[in-house]
Amino acid sequence: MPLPPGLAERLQDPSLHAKVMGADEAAALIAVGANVGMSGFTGAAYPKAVPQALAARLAALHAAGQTQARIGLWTGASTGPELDGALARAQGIEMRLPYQSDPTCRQQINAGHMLYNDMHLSHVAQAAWYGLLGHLDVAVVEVTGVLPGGRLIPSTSVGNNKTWLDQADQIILELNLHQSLALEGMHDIYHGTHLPPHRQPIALTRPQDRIGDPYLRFDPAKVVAVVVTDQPDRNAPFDPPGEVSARIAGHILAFLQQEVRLGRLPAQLLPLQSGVGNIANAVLDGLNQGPFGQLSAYTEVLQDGMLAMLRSGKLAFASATAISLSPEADAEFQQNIGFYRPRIVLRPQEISNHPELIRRLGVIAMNAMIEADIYGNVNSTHIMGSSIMNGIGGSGDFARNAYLSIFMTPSLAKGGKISCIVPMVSHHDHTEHDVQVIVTEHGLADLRGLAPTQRAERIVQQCAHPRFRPALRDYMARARRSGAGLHTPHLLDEALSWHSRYLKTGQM
Ligand code: 0RQ
Repeated sequence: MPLPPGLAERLQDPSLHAKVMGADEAAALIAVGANVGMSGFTGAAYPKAVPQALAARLAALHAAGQTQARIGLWTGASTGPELDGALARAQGIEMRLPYQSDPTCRQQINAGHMLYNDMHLSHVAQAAWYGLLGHLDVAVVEVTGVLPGGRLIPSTSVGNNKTWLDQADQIILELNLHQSLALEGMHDIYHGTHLPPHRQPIALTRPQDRIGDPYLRFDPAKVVAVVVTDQPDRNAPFDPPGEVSARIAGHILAFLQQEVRLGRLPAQLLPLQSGVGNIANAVLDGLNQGPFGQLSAYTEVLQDGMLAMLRSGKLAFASATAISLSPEADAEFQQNIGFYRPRIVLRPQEISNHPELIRRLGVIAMNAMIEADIYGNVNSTHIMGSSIMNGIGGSGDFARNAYLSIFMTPSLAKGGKISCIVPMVSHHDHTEHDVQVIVTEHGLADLRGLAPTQRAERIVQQCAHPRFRPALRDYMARARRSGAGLHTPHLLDEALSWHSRYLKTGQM
């Protein structure tokens, strides 16, 4: 069968021409119960056709009474509605890992219908190599092009694709014609030894260093299907920075300026890591207006704010694993890809989030959180201790190993009914040992060098909303008087009832 026009340029391995087929046919090759490793990281470069076809097939099986018709779904991080959303709506996911942010997945996980293994993103490849996650049956990976000699031009994210392609018995490629061929050369795939005791130091000392080659490698004999698509990534628009985000950004900027003045940071700072979401984007916006230049980023997701900083020249270079942009920023990126290509490198997530590299580079990590407690413990993932929001993502990889680990949140949530500063977090993701700075719109608490009780004074004074300060101070005073240990004084009943009060009365 002749290839559709233009496809030969994208699919340069003639042995794969006979494998071109529709999404339904390809999805039929995935067995019920299989573990499937799919591409995709924060809405970038996830497969868009096969998951929907698979979801339709699983939904039909459910309708026919096969209620256990599910797969194990492994990705890089969050994907898009055509993947997580479609499969979740079909009740088709048995186990999801390592990070999701889809509303239907969230609902099913919290209802007990879907299992979720919320792992550090840098741990996933290693766990897969050791077989800790089970056997990987199929890889479904979006690519920009297929070259001769078992090489793939990756798409807008790399994520865990290298591991999925290496480990899976069978490979399904989604060749997305929408992704620009000009992406070729933007990736750096590290193929070094990856398991102990054979690991070698990773020779990366600057974000711009290249330690691999621009292509993913694969065994063409494992390919069972090539599905051609032509669809953009999921591109969520950002809110313009609101007042709260702008104030948080202002506190961080003033703090970084102070650190430069005190000689604890160089004038061009240290490589930046920025989490996703509106607050993170507002901080980047602030940095773009601010006094710093020649900045660099060693991060996992490149979103609008960093693109704007590259454009303005404030940011000289960015290393990430995914480019996740709003529709407007994506249009600008596509138009000027020649400008961006030498300034961006996309790596596998075990390298973008690698503890050795984060520690060596001295990254400044800035992540959003759900709540922090008065002693500096941070909850990034759970609402009221038991319901998942999204997942830990890369925040733990960065927080634990960064030179500076900053967590930020508005001081209040849910229309002002909830304080994001609490006596004891209802779930721990980042312990007091991994958190150095907490920021809300009210101020910034630098916790470095402080004992727990000193941290508590500072966090309540600087970060808590004034309306909640008296209650938090009252808690601290009573905990100190209670006869409990005075290192980290707590009233366990009270600490827990702080949250349960909201559940009972709708007010903390
Ligand atoms: O829920 O929309 O239902 O009202 O949490 O909160 O304020 O919109 O903030 O979108 O920046 O998300 C931590 C979840 C913040 C995110 C988190 C409710 C709030 C709202 C979202 P509603 P906002 P954001 C790099 C690093 C973990 C992964 C990570 C996240 C919803 O940043 O998932 O950092 N981080 N990765 O109402 C009850 C509180 C609350 C609360 C917020 N105290 N109590 N509800 N909410 N605070 C990226 C990757 O790793 C891929």
